[in-house]
Amino acid sequence: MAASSSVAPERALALYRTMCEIRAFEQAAVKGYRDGHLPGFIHVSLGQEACAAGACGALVEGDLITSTHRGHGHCLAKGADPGRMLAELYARADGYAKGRGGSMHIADVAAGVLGANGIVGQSMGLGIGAALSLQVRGQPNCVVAFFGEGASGTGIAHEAMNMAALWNLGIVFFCESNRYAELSPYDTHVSVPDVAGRAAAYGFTGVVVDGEDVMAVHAAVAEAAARARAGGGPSLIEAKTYRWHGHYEGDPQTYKPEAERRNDEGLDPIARFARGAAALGLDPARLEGAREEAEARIAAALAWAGSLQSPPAAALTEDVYAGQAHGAG
Ligand SMILES: Cc1ncc(C[n+]2csc(CCOP(=O)(O)OP(=O)(O)O)c2C)c(N)n1
Ligand SMILES: [Mg+2]
Repeated sequence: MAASSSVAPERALALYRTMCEIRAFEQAAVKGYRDGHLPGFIHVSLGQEACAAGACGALVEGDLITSTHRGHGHCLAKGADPGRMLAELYARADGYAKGRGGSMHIADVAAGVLGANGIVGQSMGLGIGAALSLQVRGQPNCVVAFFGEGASGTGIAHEAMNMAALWNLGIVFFCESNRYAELSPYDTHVSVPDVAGRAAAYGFTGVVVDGEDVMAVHAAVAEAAARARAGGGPSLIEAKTYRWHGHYEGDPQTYKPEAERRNDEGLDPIARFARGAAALGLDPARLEGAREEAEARIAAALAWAGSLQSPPAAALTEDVYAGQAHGAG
């Protein structure tokens, strides 16, 4: 945790609290899904909390993010409201997309969350568009575009990185390298050991960071984001992490080795932080307090979302067709 020494204890504690919120949120979502209360599909990022918390914790007012199909953590860490997110997951009218979009369509522009996205790789294309907008308006902010190592093989990933370099856009491409793309292990679909190495092909910096260490993620993104805001152009950060659950909730994960399914490596960014907390000036009581606050916030959000009624079936097609009001058919 050498990178952490310059961070104030309060800031480190905030990163820990965010990780605990993401954990509690996704555990609640998984339970709701398994109990049959939560319609639609969910992809959770349990085990990857340090990526979202560390990256978004390094951002400032006016910075923007684009996210993926596995975006609960990103949205929460950037400031989306957990109640409205859960309402969306539960298909309630108070959800971010009036309950019509579900887990993969959460956006909160006021918080700088330009949207989760079910189309793999599009977070990078949308991210450079947002970065170009900041540049044209002369706004000294940056964009973090989250994506997975699976997305790194899509055409749009390479187009986006090329264009970001050509136009010197203020963007941080943040790869959550979680060992799998759907059911495919990293080695079967990425031709190089590190996605970060691909930045060299476009002439900008690419670094690998320990994605289990929230302080290391925070330090790497703080540096890249500062460069982006100052007109220094794009960067690529690859955070090596591990997806505890399946690709989608309910995935039997038979493609994972048994030892990995049991998590014999003991990968857990929250426990990892707790082990190093004393060196950050934090005692166990403060961690416990932060965890309790996080869990209470999510419990309150869940209680609120759970108390809402489903919209009437007759409202199903409202807001779906733009031409509806004109009776265009
Ligand atoms: C353009 C496109 N191709 C394929 C899919 C199907 N798909 C959904 S998630 C996924 C794998 C993504 O892997 P990765 O980028 O590593 O993200 P992770 O799921 O590991 O977070 C695929 C192929 C899709 N949604 N969009
Ligand atoms: Mg992946």
